[in-house]
Amino acid sequence: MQTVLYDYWRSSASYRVRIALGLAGLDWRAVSVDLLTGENRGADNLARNPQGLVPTLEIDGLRLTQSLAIIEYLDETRGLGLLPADAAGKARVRALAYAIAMEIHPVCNLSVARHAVQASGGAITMESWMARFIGPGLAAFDQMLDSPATGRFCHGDRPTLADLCLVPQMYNAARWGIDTAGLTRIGAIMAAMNDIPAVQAAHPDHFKPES
Ligand SMILES: N[C@@H](CCC(=O)N[C@@H](CS)C(=O)NCC(=O)O)C(=O)O
Repeated sequence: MQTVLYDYWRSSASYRVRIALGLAGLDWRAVSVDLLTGENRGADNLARNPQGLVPTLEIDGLRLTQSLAIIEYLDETRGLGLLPADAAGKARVRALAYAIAMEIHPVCNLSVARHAVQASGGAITMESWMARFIGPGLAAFDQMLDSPATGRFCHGDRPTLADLCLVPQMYNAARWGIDTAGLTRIGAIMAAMNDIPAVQAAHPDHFKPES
C-alpha cells in the first residue's frame, strides 16, 4: 500500500514530515486537507486524526499522527539519523525542536490566532499576534544555537529533528512578514538546509492545491 500523507500545503507540521519523507526516499503521495474551509474538522479527517489536525501519515499499515512522533517513527524505521546517538545530543536536539514545535507553533496555529483576534474585539490582528510570538521565539532559538555543538546544521554537520522544525518555522515567519535578518546562526543553517534536494522538494509551493 502506498504511503499517504494527509497534509495542507502551508502547514508547518506537515512540511516537517514532507522533509523527512524526502530524506527517507520513500514513494508517497500527499492528500490535501483544506484548513481554510475547515475540512480538518470534517468527519473524514476526524476519523484519521481525532484532534482535527494535519498531518496524518498512513504507512506500513499504520496511521500515525503528531509530526514529531511521525518523524521519530521514520527515523527509527528508515535509519535517517535525525537524532544523535548520545543522550546529551538527543536532549539538545529535542530541546531545539520543542522550542519551535511546542512553544512557537501551537500558539500560532490558525485556530488559536483566529480565536485571539476575535476575542480581542479587533485589538489584536493576525499579524500582531504572529509577530508577538514568532519573532521572540526565533530570537531565543538563535541564542540556543550559540553552542560548540552547532555545526553546519543545528547539531553538528547533518540535519536533525531540530532542522526539520526550523525550516517550516522560517517559512511561516516570512509569510507573516517577521524580520529575521539579524538571526545569523539560523540564517547560515537555512542556507545549508536549502541546498538539500529533499528540503527543496518539500516546499509548500509544490503542494499548493490548484484553485
Ligand atoms: N502538534 C501537532 C500540531 C499539528 C497542527 O497544529 N497542525 C495544524 C497545521 S500546522 C492544524 O492542523 N491546524 C488546524 C487548525 O488550527 O484548525 C503536530 O506536530 O502534528
